[in-house]
Amino acid sequence: MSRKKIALIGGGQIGGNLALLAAQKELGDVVIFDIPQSEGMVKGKALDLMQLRPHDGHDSNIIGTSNWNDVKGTDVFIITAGIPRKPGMNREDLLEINLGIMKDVAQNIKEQAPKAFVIVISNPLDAMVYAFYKVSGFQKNQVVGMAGALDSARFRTFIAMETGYSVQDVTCMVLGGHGDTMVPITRLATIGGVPVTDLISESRLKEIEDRTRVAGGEIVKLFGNGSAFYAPAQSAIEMAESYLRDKKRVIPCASLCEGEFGINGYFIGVPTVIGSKGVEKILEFSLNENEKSELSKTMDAVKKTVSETGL
Ligand code: A3D
Repeated sequence: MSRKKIALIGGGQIGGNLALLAAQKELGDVVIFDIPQSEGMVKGKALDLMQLRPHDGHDSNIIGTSNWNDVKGTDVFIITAGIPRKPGMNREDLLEINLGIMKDVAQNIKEQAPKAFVIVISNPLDAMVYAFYKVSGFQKNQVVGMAGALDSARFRTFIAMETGYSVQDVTCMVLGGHGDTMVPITRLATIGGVPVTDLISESRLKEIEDRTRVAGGEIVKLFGNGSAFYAPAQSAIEMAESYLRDKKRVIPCASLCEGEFGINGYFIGVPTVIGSKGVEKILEFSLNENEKSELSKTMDAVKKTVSETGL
């Protein structure tokens, strides 16, 4: 059986970490693709990562390129191409530049690997994954956005920090759009199966939810230039691994809803089963009145950004 091929479109901060994690998990051979002006940078990253392998003992081949032919036959694409946020910018401020890039990327991926599974990370996420889907004409199971995996990891982290208990035993999900209107489903969050609502006061939980909603911005402010990259990379790798190893993990992802949760025709964060067929299923469950109203608000925000793409 030949090795799988993972192509990272955009070899910046997240792209470099994706390459490291994909190689360390032995998901397959890795291609880091970037624009011609950054070809030296991605070739250098690839070579540096190749020289890490003797210590790690894995055999993935890693190359850097700006030639689309090199991604031919790719199994999984992870797209970070675009620009990240600077302090004071919201994700929507990136729309115009990143939309142009996404259209170009979608056309090229369609030519080189029309059967691939595609994970979009570029912001504004909900609009970028929609744009990729529309421009590529890919099936809905082939396209997914990474956001909920990261937002949920942030929520889990803050709950673990609050209690001092292992983050491994914290389960929870954040649904909706990847913006300040995202919806942490605190009612279903548990630590080792014990509801967090029995362990943390309502007022503290509210503060943790609020911090989760702006957790990306908190890091943008600290960096002063650019946005988070370690946790976003790991979140996307979990999704890629579930596809490549047919793990059927249930991960909050921006998936195309066609009636689920009353949403039609939009990519939005919902519990998604990822296996060898890509997006295999969206798991629906009953929301309470408050969650329904929050989901409807986040849906309005997603619709607004998507409408700005003109697609
Ligand atoms: P950065 O380090 O700037 O890397 C982006 C890379 O994309 C650069 O190397 C560019 O040269 C490259 N690029 C630009 N145009 C093209 C093109 N046409 N084809 C190929 N590559 C191109 O940014 P980053 O890695 O920190 O972030 C990448 C994107 O992810 C940004 O849009 C961020 O806002 C977004 N992001 C999303 C999340 C989510 O949770 C959804 C989290 C963090 C960052």
